[in-house]
Amino acid sequence: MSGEFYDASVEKMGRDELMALQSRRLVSQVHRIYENAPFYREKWDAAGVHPDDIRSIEDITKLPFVRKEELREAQERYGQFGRLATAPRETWAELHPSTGTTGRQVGTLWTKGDVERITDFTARLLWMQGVRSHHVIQNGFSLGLWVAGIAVHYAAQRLGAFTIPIGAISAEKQIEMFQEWRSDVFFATPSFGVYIAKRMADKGLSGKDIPLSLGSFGGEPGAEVEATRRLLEEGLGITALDIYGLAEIGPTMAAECGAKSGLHWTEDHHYVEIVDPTTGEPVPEGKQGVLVITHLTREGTPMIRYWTNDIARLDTATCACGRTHARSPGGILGRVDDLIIVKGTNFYPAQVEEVVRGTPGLADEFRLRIKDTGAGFVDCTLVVEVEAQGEATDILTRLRRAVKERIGVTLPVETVPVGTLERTEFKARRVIREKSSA
Ligand code: DLL
Repeated sequence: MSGEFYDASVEKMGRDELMALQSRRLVSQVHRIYENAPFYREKWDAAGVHPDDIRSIEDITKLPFVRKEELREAQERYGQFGRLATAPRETWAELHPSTGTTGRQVGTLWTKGDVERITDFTARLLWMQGVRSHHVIQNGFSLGLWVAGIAVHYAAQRLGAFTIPIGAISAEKQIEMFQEWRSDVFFATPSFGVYIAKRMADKGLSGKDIPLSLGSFGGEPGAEVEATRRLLEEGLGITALDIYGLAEIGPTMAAECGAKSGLHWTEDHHYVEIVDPTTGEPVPEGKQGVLVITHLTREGTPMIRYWTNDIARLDTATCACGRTHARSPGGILGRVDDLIIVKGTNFYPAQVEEVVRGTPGLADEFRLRIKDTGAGFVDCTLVVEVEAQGEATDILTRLRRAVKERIGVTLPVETVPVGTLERTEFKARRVIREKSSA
């Protein structure tokens, strides 16, 4: 932990050496799991694959995917971790259920060893982003069962920084704490960051009035949506970087470095694949597809080929920062469930976010209201708030043109008074799906 690198021997490891490490870890992981977790044993037996068939990381494609619905079903049927936990009870340390809004929450187990490794690789990511021991860290990620808040807390402690585990409480309190405690680094969802910047502007405060220099934003797309990044950087007077995770995998297993060249993976702990959403076959490097992640070192509830439903690309070229682990340029582009198809044109909400936040005169929030019109067709209306007085017609004309240029389709636009669309301390829900009245 010195200079630019937290652990140069891992972060700059040659790709051949990295693959050899991944192979060793995968082979031992699949044997351990097969012996201890009936969930996997039955699943792999049914697929006709045995741990002895896995000799290197390239053999991973022989194993079937794991989807969230299967985890939910197994946990509903068998309780607790659904015969997936592979570690003895005395090693258990923490329970972290997922944040699903429907159905049973999926429980994830971290053993004491997992907590140690999660702390270590998250500290490595934070160090990469520029966090140091002399910083004051204001952690505005929700704390408690949600995975990101606690992982960032542990990592900040590991780096020896003074930490304010404030959680996702009100924007007013966050601003007050920035000023009183001279916070240097802030963690939050991008939606919350943008909202705080707006509240500051309403109070006549700018980035110059608070000491923050760095913000790490995750939990949803935003930090790598350039118009949103601008709002965060200009509004809070910071460098804004992306951080990614999900409950079943790692709390926080990929992040952007100062070169802003995409999410850097922690490939010594997580094997990352990008596959075709329909066939499940690997796509060529650089092409977008579904992100599939395998735990190489997780003991508690290990995921082998977990189908995240998130869409990303992969680039294995060494980053300008010198790190060799693969990156996902542009971050997470969207979720399979959030893909919108209008008149044969596909787009994700983050692309609309870029346009709305890049159109002067509009407030930062928007919604996409989607109505099913039958036979697989949908109507999609863009709902925005116009801030500038008296120029609404011009602004909306510019908006329509920019939407058409960016996503290739014209969307009907509706306006609502400024402040109508709810702002959040957590993750924004910008897609509203309405049932057809027909
Ligand atoms: O959101 C954990 C997390 C939050 C990690 C913040 C790091 C920072 P879940 O609640 O399980 O976990 O939600 C996971 O959120 O599959 C993505 O769709 C989305 N997501 C999380 N981070 C990003 C990001 C946490 N940086 C789901 N960019 C994931 C885009 C993100 N989407």
